[in-house]
This record gives sequence, C-alpha cells and structure tokens, in this order.
Amino acid sequence: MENKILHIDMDAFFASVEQLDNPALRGKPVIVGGASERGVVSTCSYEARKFGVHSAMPIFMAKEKCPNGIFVPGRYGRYTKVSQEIFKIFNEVTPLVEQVSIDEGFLDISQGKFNDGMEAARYIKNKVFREVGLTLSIGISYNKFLAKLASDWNKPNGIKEINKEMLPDILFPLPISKIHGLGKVSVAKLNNIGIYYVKDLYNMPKDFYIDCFGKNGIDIYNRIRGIDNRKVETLHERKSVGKETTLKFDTRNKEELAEYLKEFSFEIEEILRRKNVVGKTITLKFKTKNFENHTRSKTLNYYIGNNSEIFNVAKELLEDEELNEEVRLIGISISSFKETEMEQISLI
Ligand code: TTP
Ligand code: MG
Repeated sequence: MENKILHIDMDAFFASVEQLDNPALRGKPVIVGGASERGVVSTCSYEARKFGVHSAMPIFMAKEKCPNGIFVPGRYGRYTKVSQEIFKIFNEVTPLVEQVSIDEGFLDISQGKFNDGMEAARYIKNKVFREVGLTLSIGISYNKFLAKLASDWNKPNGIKEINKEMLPDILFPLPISKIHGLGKVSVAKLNNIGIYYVKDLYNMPKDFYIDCFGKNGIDIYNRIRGIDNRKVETLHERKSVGKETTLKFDTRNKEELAEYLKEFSFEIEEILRRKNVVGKTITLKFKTKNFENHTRSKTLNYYIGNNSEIFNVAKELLEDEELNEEVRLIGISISSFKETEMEQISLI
C-alpha cells in the first residue's frame, strides 16, 4: 500500500507566529492566552512547555509555573492570515486538501504533482519555512489514522513515515491514549482493568471493543490493525463546518466557554471564506461531565459568515442554557449553506 496521505500540523502555532513577528520573543517562553487573569492558555512556545505550561491551562497557573514567561494576547486575525498562506502552499501540492483546523490538515497526494509522500513532505516543509518562516510536523502513511499518529511522532519540526510493514509492531508499545477516538474517560476505564498499551488492547476479542466503545468499537478495533477507510474530504464536499474541543478542565463558567466559541468563530469564518459559502443555521454543541450530549440550533432568516456574527449567535445559544453540570466538550457548527458568488450575481 502506498503512502499517499500526509497529516500536517504547525508547531506551537500561535506562539510561533508571535515569535516570527517579534524577533525579541524568539527562543523565549512565550505564552499566548486570554486577555484576563481568568482566561486560559491558547498555546505556548516549546521553551514554555519545559516548565509544564500547556494549552487550556488557566493563566494564573501558567504564571506560577513559568514566572518569567512572556504573556501575549492572541491575534486571531493574524493567525488566520498566516494559516491561509500555509494552506495555499498545501493546495499547490495537491487539490485534495482537508483543513481540520487553523493549523492542521490532511493531504491526499494521489492527484498531486508528487508520487512519493516523503518527497512531498520535504518540499512542503522547505517551502513553508522559506516563504512563511515557520516549522511544522508531517506524518506520512497510507491512511488518516496512521498519518496523524506519525505527525505527532517527532514534534516539533518532525517528519515520520509509517509503512504497512511496520504494523502492528510499531503500535504495540504506544499508550492507548495515542489512539485517535479514545478519550480520557475511555482510557481511564481501560487502565482500570489493566489495559495500558496498544498491545494489551490488541489481544482483546472484537466483542470487547463493541461492549466498551459502542458503535465506535469497530473503528478502534480496525485502527490499531492499521485499517482506516476515511477519505480526505475537501471543503467542497462538506455540508457543515464546525469546530469543537474537549476541555482540559471541565467548567460551568460561561465566560470561559465563550472564549472557546470566539476562537472557533474565527476558524469557521476562515473555512467558510475558502469554501465561498455563507450559512444560516448555527449549532452549539456541548457534552456535560456525565456524557450527556446537547445540541442547540438556531436558523436565521439571513445568511452569515463573519466571525462576530457567528460568535454572537453561538453566545446567545450558550446564554440561554442553564448549565447544571460542568461541560467537558464544546463546539459550534454552521450549516444550510449558500454560495457567496450567487449572492453577488443576484445583487446586480
Ligand atoms: P495545536 O496544533 O493543538 O497546538 P500547537 O500548534 O500550538 O502546538 P503543537 O506543536 O503541539 O501542534 O493547536 C493549534 C492552535 O490552536 C494553537 O497554536 C492555539 C490554538 N489552541 C487553542 O487556542 N486552545 C487549545 O486548547 C488548543 C489545543 C489549541
Ligand atoms: Mg499545531
């Protein structure tokens, strides 16, 4: 099987952009975070990670861990622009680009100008560094699951290729938390019964996976055997655009949750622009600590695409919620699309 799937993830993305724009910050522990003391860390440079600082950590805690850290507020507009430059380079390599987030995407190079995954990866790394000035990590394999696993292998500034022949041995020593699709609760549950590494899980019968993870069980069973049939989906094919995250710390604080919504709105605006669409249904999704899923939607009688409009609707949906339980996952999506070009034509 040929390795035609690349997973690319920028290194310490927001912090690296700050260091790029301000040379005085290079080589220093830079922490990008919410404007207030009550906010959380968006990300931090690898220099700051040495002190134990990480994404989603409350700012006050980051200050305790890294008193000499340089704290800067986020500039989402700027990060979006840099992201556009990077994705432009990806799109020169292949038309099959799936943007997963502001700094992360999958490429299927089977329709592109390179035949070899490693060659494509080296080209992208060099070009992004030369033209944008940032480093990234790339995983190369024959499916999405393995490519994503590989991009995380030698972070930062890494390249890693996983071939069919390496399986299943390469996966056996990994802690099960590395398996995409296994959240922290599943991991804890498995650890409790003595399953820590992929090897331990691999030996369990198929029914065990279904009992443990429900309908996702077969996916997990397949993934650790190197099987993942998900296609790289270009923006054009997506019927909704969304962004969600599992929180590092569960919370009922709506201000904190709104910070996530704000950031997601910027990312969603950017994706809509690339897709040339606007949408009118906004969906707020959250999962509570006891794993109840909630979705709340609002369909407007007009189309929107701009981050502040998306944020306002999502925030309104959040305000209307009575949060009796702490929230562990939050997200927004937008759907019911209309192409933006059509609107321009109809205005003439
Ligand atoms: P990540 O790719 O998860 O992190 P990163 O690029 O900063 O670092 P790494 O080298 O480990 O990939 O996320 C991309 C950007 O998204 C990150 O720079 C800031 C933002 N982000 C948040 O604002 N909050 C979060 O909790 C996370 C995980 C990311
Ligand atoms: Mg990243």
